[in-house]
Amino acid sequence: MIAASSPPYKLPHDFLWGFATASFQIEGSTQADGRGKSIWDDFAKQPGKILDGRDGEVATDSYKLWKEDLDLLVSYGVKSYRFSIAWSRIIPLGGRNDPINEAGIQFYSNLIDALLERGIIPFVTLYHWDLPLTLYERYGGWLNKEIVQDYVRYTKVCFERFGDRVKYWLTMNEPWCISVLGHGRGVFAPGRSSDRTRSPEGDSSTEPWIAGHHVILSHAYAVKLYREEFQTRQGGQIGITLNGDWAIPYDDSPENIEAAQHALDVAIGWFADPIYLGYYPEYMKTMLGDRLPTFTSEELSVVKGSSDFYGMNTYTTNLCSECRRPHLMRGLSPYIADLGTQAQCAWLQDYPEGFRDLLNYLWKKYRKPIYVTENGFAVKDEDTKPLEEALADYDRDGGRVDIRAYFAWSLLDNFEWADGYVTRFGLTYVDYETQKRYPKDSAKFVCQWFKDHVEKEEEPDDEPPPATT
Ligand code: GBH
Repeated sequence: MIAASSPPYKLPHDFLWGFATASFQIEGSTQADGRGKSIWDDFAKQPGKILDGRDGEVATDSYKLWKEDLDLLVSYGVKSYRFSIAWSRIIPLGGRNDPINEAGIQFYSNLIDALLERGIIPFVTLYHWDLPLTLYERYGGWLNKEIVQDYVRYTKVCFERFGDRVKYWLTMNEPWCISVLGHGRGVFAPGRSSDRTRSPEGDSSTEPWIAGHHVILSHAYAVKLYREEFQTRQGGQIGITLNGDWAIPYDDSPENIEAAQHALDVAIGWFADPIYLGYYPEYMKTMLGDRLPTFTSEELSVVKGSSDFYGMNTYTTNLCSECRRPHLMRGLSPYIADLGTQAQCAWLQDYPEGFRDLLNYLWKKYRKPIYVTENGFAVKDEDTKPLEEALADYDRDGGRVDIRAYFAWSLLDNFEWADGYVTRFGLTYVDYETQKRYPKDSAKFVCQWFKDHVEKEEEPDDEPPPATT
């Protein structure tokens, strides 16, 4: 654990900070160089799914403009960059026996090399929601256990081809969103839901839990493979990143305190409890009965302990009450929305104290070093004040909680999933007509904050280091 020190607390010199993105949100060029289709290509083209009716064909054009993005990162002086690999660029059809696409490998290989040449550490997400469409068509994607082997083979290719240079791996981004938004509410690809006005097929009473179960198993078996065949040699770390926002009871009544805990169990514990502690939360077992799949004892031994760190994505805080009980598919049910400044999207208000409380809760409960892999705020224009306040909390807790990374979401305004290009999370403004990038004040603020709060690396001695061969 990091020793406590009095403010202004300095984060250690090897603290990783930077910006995050995801392949489908920025790359565009969906037909280029042999890329296969993903479920998001298909979903975004269906009428009524995306707020502004637009899709990911161009996005921020980063498949072509990646060097400009690198220039931005360099100008910001970041330590690290979190990006994701599109599975369907690596294996266009996705499956364990399907061919590998060298052009796709080359794209990410070049990106990784170029980052390292610039002294920026690549922090790689293996799956940020863009499942190869073929796997959905073949067997239902995350709904079928077949996916475990296909996912593990895909990650194996990535470890083999990039693991010599990539030392930080995230298996999955936000399993809750994959499960609930994709297979319960149907607002994200593949858009499954019991609501027939929204989806031709789906069963929201069972599918989210099945999909989530297979996400956990896929994650766990990929980690097992990495640990057995790559980790010793390549010396990297691997883990998962979970979304989860802090929950505050509406008042001190026992029912409301319990409601807030249940909200955390559904949003976070669903995945974190099996992965870090080895079981599903009691509350979920009780609520779901036999709708919640179970692990065999062999599977459980693979799942338990399958993350080297806690990957934390967080954005907001919700007030919870018994009379607005956390819905199993909502996780967190905001009671009223007056906790902080309202963002451009309905679900987000800033509440920096919640960020801090969540850090402490996760550290106490799971005892793993925390990598904040996403935190951000959406505004129409230039101001990103709330982020400043969240960061201020690092100061207060840096000495108590073992935090090792912070990635602001996002490097650029980009394709904000069902919100299309309407909602802007970028610390860099993107003019979608010209694809020109304009740093916002918030980007400057974040960079300055970390420059002020991260210890400088020790100056090298006057004596030259011994020559190495
Ligand atoms: C992240 O998800 C994603 O990883 C990233 O790709 C995305 O661009 C970014 O956030 C900004 O949205 O429908 O009211 O019940 C954040 C987690 C969880 C936030 C679900 C929105 C919907 C709440 N998301 N939540 S609601």
